[in-house]
Amino acid sequence: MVPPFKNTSLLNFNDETTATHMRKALESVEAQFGCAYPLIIGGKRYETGDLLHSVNPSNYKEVVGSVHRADSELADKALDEAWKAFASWGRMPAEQRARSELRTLATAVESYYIHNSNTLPSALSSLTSATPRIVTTIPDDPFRSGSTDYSYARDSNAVYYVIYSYGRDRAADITGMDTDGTMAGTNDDDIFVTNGTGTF
Ligand SMILES: [Ca+2]
Repeated sequence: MVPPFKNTSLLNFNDETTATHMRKALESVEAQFGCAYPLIIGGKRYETGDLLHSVNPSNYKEVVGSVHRADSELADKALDEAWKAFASWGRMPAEQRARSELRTLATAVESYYIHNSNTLPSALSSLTSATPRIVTTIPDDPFRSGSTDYSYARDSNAVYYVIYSYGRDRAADITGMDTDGTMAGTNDDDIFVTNGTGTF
């Protein structure tokens, strides 16, 4: 079940309460450094004991976490489970699928921002060529013909972004992102995710 769509809220880190929450969140994450994580295949957890370590890119001695490496048998099992899931994913209404994929892309864009000196990507394709690489491919907008990626715009200060699908009318109603976090264009049927106000 996909949760209802909600815009990412704006945060001001000059606000001491917000800054304290962020520092506490960072401390909470740091306390989990070094943990080992199982493989999850078809909802079941597997521990092979063959660990792959993920290190802090600015301090290779710091292990952020470790994951259990799959063997060929588990890789086959993952493929089998993926094919089973593909049947229900294919039946998911296009709007619901778009909302789910847009949320994933928003997380990828925010990850890029953190890893690239607080700069938003100039295009979604930057996510596939970034170091570290954030995603391998950009999913297609189900409301556009052929293999056409979801659309993306950032404001001229590179602070606000919007990622959107053309929606049922298969036409772009969102045309860009303004520097105050509002979107340019008209509020019609486009499906979107943004770190701005979500208004026009
Ligand atoms: Ca539209």
